[in-house]
Amino acid sequence: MGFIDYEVDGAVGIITINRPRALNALNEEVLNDLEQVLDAVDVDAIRCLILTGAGEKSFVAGADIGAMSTMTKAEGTAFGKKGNDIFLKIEKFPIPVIAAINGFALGGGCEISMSCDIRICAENAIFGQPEVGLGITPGFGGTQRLARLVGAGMAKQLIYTARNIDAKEAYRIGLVNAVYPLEELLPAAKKLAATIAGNAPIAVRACKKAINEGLQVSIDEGCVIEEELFGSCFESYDQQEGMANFLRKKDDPKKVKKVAFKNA
Ligand code: CO8
Repeated sequence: MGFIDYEVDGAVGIITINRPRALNALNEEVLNDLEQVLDAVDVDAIRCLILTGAGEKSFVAGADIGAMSTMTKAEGTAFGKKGNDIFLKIEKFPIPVIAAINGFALGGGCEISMSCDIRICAENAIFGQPEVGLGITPGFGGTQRLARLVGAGMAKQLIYTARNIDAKEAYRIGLVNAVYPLEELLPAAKKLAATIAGNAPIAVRACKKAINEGLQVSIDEGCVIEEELFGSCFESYDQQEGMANFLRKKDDPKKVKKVAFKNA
């Protein structure tokens, strides 16, 4: 696919935004390619995705400023909707998505990382929402997700000042879960993805849905969502075998083995 590489490593899919000459900036074509690759992921076989950027300098340096510079109000709104629709697709993707942030994550780059379930980054990562310095607002979910992730006060400060922060500060405010030397980032992302992929896929998917949907409603409604998803795991092979394995281990510790979950 033109601007997007997709590679499969066992049950893990690795999506790489590949437009390094523009520091992987997102234009219409990159977004179209990304959507097509997402639509083509075999979610029966793949249990976790990693999203990263090509090169050693940038994850995604934002939406393409050249392409946006001449947009009308209507075109700006449509472009914002396009980005939001695709980032919502990532957020609601049935399997977890890990952002492996290997450099600049500015504007739309920070925003796409925030639509992923988990963010880890390299020591050279730089985060920021520079939009107000360009005369626009964040438009791919930044005003919504940053506040939900790091709190309204910190999000407002970052967005109003358009100030970039480094990996250490991103870690300190909870924007990323871990920071690695650049060469260790992808191996760490793969290890994390493989750990997730080794767990019961039906349950992992249900957890993602419960957490995402629960965050949008009251605690009472959230608990109902959880009860239903919890119940939906029962009578599956994975639930029965996962629990039977535990009981076998209790009878005879030598029977300890990792369950080969079937997504069934
Ligand atoms: N758009 C287009 N091209 C870009 C972008 C970008 N966001 N970022 C970098 N590039 C290009 C540069 O133009 C340059 O191209 P060329 O070699 O042809 O001149 C190439 O990438 C390399 O960049 P630099 O030479 O600038 O590299 P530096 O190491 O000197 O600087 C920076 C790296 C600091 C990342 C710098 O490139 C920069 O500041 N980039 C812009 C970052 C930015 O402001 N991003 C936010 C954009 S706005 C946004 O994302 C809004 C999202 C919501 C959209 C809603 C639509 C309505």
